[in-house]
Amino acid sequence: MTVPLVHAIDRSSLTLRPPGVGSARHLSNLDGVFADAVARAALLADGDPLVYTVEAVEHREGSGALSYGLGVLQPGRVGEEYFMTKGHAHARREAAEVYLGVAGRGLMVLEDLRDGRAWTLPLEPDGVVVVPGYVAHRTVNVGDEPLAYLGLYPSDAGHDYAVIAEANLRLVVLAGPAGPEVVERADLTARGAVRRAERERSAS
Ligand code: S6P
Ligand code: ZN
Repeated sequence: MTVPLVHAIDRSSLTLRPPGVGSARHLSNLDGVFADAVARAALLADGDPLVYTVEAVEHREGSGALSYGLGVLQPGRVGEEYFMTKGHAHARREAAEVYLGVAGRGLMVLEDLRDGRAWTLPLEPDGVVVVPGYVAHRTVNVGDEPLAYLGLYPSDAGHDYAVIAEANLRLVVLAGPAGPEVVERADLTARGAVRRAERERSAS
C-alpha cells in the first residue's frame, strides 16, 4: 500500500489526517520506567490508564527515506513522576531526530550514550528540538493537557529500548510544589527516605 505524501495534523483531535499507523502504550506496557512501583501497582489495580499513543507515517523507499510519528502523551503522574514515554536510543546510533512541539507542555530527557552526559530541553507548541545521534530520548508531559509532538527520523533509525532498560535514563522529572524538578536517579532513594521520615514525623 502506498503511504500518502501529505498529512495534516488536526490540532483539535491531535490526530493525523489521513490516519497514520497507530499504536498505544498503557501503564502495564511500561515496566521498569517509573521509579515508584507501589504507585504504579495502585494505578494498574485501578484500570491500567492509557499513557500515550503514536501515529506513525513510515516511508521505506531507499536509504535516505524519512518517517515521522505524532506522539500524544496524556497528562498524569505515577507517584511523583509525570507520565512519560518508555524512551529509547536509535538502533542505528548515528541517526538523529527532530521533534516539533504541537500541543501541551513537555520536557525531553536526553542522554548521550557515548559519555553519559544528560540534560533536558523544553518541548512546547511550535518549538523545534534536535536530538543528535547517539542520544537516548524520552518525552515527559509536565502539564495538565495532552502533550502532542511530531518526531521526524530516518526510516532506518530503528528503536533500541533494551539499551536503557536496565539502568533507565539518569535524569528523573518529578512534580514538585513549584513545578517540574529534574533530579538524578541516584538521588531518588535518599529523597524517598527523607520524605518518608517527614511523613512519619508529621503523623506522630
Ligand atoms: C521515534 C520517536 C517517537 C517515539 C515516541 C514514543 O524515533 O522518538 O515517535 O517513538 O515518542 O516513544 P517510545 O520511547 O515508546 O518509542
Ligand atoms: Zn526516536
